[in-house]
Amino acid sequence: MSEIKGPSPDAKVDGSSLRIAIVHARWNKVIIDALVAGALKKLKEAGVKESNIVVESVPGSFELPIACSRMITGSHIQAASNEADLLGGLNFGTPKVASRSGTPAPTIPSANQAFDAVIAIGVLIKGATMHFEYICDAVSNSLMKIQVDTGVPVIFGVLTVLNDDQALERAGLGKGDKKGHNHGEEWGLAAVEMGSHVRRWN
Ligand code: DLZ
Repeated sequence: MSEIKGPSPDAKVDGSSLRIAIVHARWNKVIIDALVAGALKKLKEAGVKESNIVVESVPGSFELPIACSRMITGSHIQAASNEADLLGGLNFGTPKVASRSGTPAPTIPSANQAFDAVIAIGVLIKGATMHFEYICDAVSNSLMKIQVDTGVPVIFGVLTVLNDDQALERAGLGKGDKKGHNHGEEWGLAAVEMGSHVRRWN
């Protein structure tokens, strides 16, 4: 195995106060299950509490962007709504609300409700048509846009591979001496590191 390629040693980060969502597709489930397990393992090793991890599934990778977007904005809406309730009770689910006193309720979620990072996990395997190219392009661009627009890190846990063997190896499930490495682990670590950074940057 090359010693050049791959991530540098793990940043030491404390995930004990972070809330992380994993959104995964169900296509190519054997590989997905291993990747999700790898991400969960590293989240827990970094101290993220089980009660602060939410796992959601969608049919395929094409559905990942809307799910990630709603996981992020949904928690913003929920936070604003709860704040409004405390301030005197206003419409549930309204993202921008004002209190009776006229003080605008925050549209930024409180730390214990919002997600500090979302990990989007999917496995796209090239087939005979152009379908693969379109989905890869749409999903990667949309996930990038969501994280930049919302300021909540979206970890790109989407394998875009040419065949089954490439996918298996990237989930640590390869055959013989090509067992490979579970990339889900790096995605878990990336979520904790980025979630911590964003907390500091706010
Ligand atoms: C339709 C389809 C195909 C052919 N291949 C994959 C795949 O390799 N990985 C994946 O995550 N999803 C695939 N899908 C499903 C699409 O992502 C999507 O769920 C459907 O087109 C419905 O919008």
